[in-house]
Amino acid sequence: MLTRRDLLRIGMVTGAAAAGLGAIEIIGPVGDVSVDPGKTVGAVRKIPSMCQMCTTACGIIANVRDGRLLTIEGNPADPNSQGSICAKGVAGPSILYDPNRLLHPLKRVGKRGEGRWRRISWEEAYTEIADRLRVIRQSGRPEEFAFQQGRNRSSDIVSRFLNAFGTPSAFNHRALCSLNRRAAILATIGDSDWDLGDFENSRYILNFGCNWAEAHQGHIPVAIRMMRARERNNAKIVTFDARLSNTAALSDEWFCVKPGTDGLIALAMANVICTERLWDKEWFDTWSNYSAYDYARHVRQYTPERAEAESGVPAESIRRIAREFAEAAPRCTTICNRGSAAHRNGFYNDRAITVLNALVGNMGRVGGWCWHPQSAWDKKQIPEPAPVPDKPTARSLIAEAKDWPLANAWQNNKMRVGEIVYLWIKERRQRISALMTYNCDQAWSWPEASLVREVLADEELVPFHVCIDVMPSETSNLADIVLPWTTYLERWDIDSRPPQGLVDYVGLRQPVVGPLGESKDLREIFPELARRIGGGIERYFPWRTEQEYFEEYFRPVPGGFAHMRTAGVWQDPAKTPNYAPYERVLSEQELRGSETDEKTGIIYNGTDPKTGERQAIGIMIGGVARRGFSTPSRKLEVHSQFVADKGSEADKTISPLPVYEQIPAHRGELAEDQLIMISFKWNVHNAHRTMQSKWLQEIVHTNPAWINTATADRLGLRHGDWIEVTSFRPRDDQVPRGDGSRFGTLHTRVHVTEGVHPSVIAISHNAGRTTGGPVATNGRDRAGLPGHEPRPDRDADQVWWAGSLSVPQNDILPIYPDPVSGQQAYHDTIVSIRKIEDRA
Ligand SMILES: Nc1nc2c(c(=O)[nH]1)N[C@H]1C(S)=C(S)[C@@H](COP(=O)(O)OP(=O)(O)OC[C@H]3O[C@@H](n4cnc5c(=O)[nH]c(N)nc54)[C@H](O)[C@@H]3O)O[C@H]1N2
Ligand SMILES: Nc1nc2c(c(=O)[nH]1)N[C@H]1C(S)=C(S)[C@@H](COP(=O)(O)OP(=O)(O)OC[C@H]3O[C@@H](n4cnc5c(=O)[nH]c(N)nc54)[C@H](O)[C@@H]3O)O[C@H]1N2
Ligand code: SF4
Ligand SMILES: [Mo]
Repeated sequence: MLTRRDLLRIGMVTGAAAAGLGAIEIIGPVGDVSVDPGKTVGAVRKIPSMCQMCTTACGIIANVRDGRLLTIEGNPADPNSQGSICAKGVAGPSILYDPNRLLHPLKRVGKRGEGRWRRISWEEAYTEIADRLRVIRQSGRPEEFAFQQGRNRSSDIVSRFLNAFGTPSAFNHRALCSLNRRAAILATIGDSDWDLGDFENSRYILNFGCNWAEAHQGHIPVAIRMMRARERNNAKIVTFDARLSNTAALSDEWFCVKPGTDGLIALAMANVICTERLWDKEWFDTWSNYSAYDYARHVRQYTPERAEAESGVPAESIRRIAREFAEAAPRCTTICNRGSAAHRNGFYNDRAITVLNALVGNMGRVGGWCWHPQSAWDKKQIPEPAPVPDKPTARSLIAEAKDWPLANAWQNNKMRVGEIVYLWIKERRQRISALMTYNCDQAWSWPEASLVREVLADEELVPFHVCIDVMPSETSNLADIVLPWTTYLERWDIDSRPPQGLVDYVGLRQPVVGPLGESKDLREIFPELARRIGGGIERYFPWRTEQEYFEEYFRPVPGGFAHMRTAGVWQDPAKTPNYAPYERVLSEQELRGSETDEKTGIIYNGTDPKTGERQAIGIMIGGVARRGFSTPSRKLEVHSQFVADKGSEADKTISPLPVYEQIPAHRGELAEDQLIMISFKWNVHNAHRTMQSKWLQEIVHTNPAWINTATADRLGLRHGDWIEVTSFRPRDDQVPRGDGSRFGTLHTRVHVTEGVHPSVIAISHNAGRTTGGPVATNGRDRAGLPGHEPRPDRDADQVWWAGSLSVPQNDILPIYPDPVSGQQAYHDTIVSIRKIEDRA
């Protein structure tokens, strides 16, 4: 056993671990170490890789001695994270060596969900799965094989297998996550679905509901730049959040908003900027497809007083901040995330916020609101080797759900509507013969998790369920076969994230130790299944090993795979930051053979290979042929006819302009006992995947309900009292089952604080697990690993927080898709609360 004292002695412990995250016990079988070191320091090999404790994929260096991972630190060569990592990143060893990991294939015995398992060999697992899948494929209905993924960072291998198999039934989690934000950005600028504020060079940052100091898909890369902006540019950060997040606490000003009103605040600011002529009228009139005067007329209805009445933010503050924001332009930007977007009106909220930037002319400017066309690495420069040429021709009614017109509106960016998948399976809209679950704990992390569990338990609705996971989950409990998956510290990937420095880069995730037990990655599982299913699928898996595949993949990088293995990342030194890409003057070569539409100024050349239509390549601006935006008008679309038309096709009204639509159930006064329930994430947790970590659970292991002091006084509640929270379905005729009926109930305790809006109850998403061993469940699940002997000696007794409150919020969150996009509205549910017991 290696204790923290040992780690300190060898001098490899980082700040967070030294700060008392607890000792790790390194247990269990340790496989062969088959990686070449980047460097060796004494007996410690320093192996670069990429973190995956959250979706930010920071560059890491693993310190490994004698085949054992000791500690993890940041990789300074990573252009995004630049050597920093967060507490979750540091806690990697506690996941790798978690005694509750799944290390062998398991097959259920008894009824599904009963919890009785038999250990099987990989051979047996492969044979059974391949036999099932072969029959489905041979039946001519490949769509009956559905694949459910979550925060997948291995999309190349997943798409390869699904495309080769021919199934379109790829279910994902985007609608639960970031759909609205992406749709709003795509509708407005076309070039990207992700904004990358140039924070480092900014002087004023307006944050609408993003918790970048604790979460956000760019967490560390964003946070380090925000702090630099403050130090170097004296930047001011203003945060709107319904709750005092740690980001709000780090900001210069925090405004506590009523949920779902960010769009109105942004529109009211636009009104002030227009009325007071603080805009960059020339930019707006040149580069957007709407005139500044027309936009001024449109936003006139959104007065700061109206915004104050609905959001609670004082009108005078809205005026002042609008002026300050415009004053700092172009070195000012916004940032937003699920706080503004994960609402029933989130598409419009994020449209309003994006256009606020256009109004002050900061788009693509140094210190302004920027983006990069590559949200990962440059796929033209580093293409996937020999991809499957064709997409499946079979159709999936669920994956292509038509009721939400913006979900699949963008050809190359299909987002899908995840939260309705299990409801639609229950309603038998699409027949599923086999389901494979991967990197997703939908039975716990999705709304109406109880419905997901009900469907997964039903052998008629889901006749065969294979779950691939690193540790037991609510979802794996409902599988027929569980395949033990390697952690991110034992697997290979090509990966990178939207580049915060505006220059794309590429990274390698590589095993820092050999796989524990019999765990395997998809990159080994899929080729093996393909060979056994046969029928031609196998020809898409010609590589003998994962290394061979990545050797080919990284060939375009100078130094190739060998460079990647020792450096971890590569960035092309010839590339420059993607500032104002729309201004780029088209070259003579690009213009050769082109034609220009007289009326619109749009320049066309050639035809789009996919649609067969004329291909727009730019736009004439002031007599110069420039690249413009990748929207239908080649301008920034304040007015999006595209989204309006998508709405009409589906018999829905979508406003072409950013508007504010109040959330129906939030209209008027709520009843005395009613509140709006919101959700949030903690810095040390990443949903399921960190709840198994002893180091992280020691820091945060509970989730009481935050309630404002005034609200508590009104309802006679004191800190620590027990309450019953009852949720209601939305009363909303545009939402499935939107009848306002009572939905679910849970019992929890209150955390009374000034740091939350008086009409809100806030519950975090890091608790309420029922499986995964004592660490993940606060001692509730003492049985340990399915199919293995219980190990009470190992860690049950070390869970000093056993019995702490831990409630599953998703069991009372109704499915609530934004009617235009399908984004799950996580922060809009009306609940009533009732005191049931005084604090003990
Ligand atoms: N630590 C950690 N980091 C993560 C993740 C994680 O699970 N844990 N997950 C990753 C993923 S997948 C995602 S999608 C991102 C999410 O990153 P974020 O969106 O930044 O984080 P969330 O906690 O989901 O929500 C942000 C904030 O919205 C606030 N909020 C709720 N309603 C409103 C509202 O109406 N208006 C405003 N202004 N604020 C509101 C909440 O109080 C919360 O503080 O984080 C990524 N990084
Ligand atoms: N109430 C509420 N619900 C939410 C949210 C919220 O804010 N509030 N956020 C939503 C959002 S934004 C998202 S993206 C979804 C995410 O929900 P999920 O997609 O379910 O995400 P994860 O919990 O990250 O876990 C997915 C699986 O990844 C496995 N996993 C894969 N690789 C590793 C590894 O290397 N190590 C570890 N430890 N685990 C691994 C875990 O075992 C787990 O089963 O949840 C959504 N649900
Ligand atoms: S921000 Fe995410 S990817 Fe980066 S170190 Fe933390 S957990 Fe790992
Ligand atoms: Mo997410």
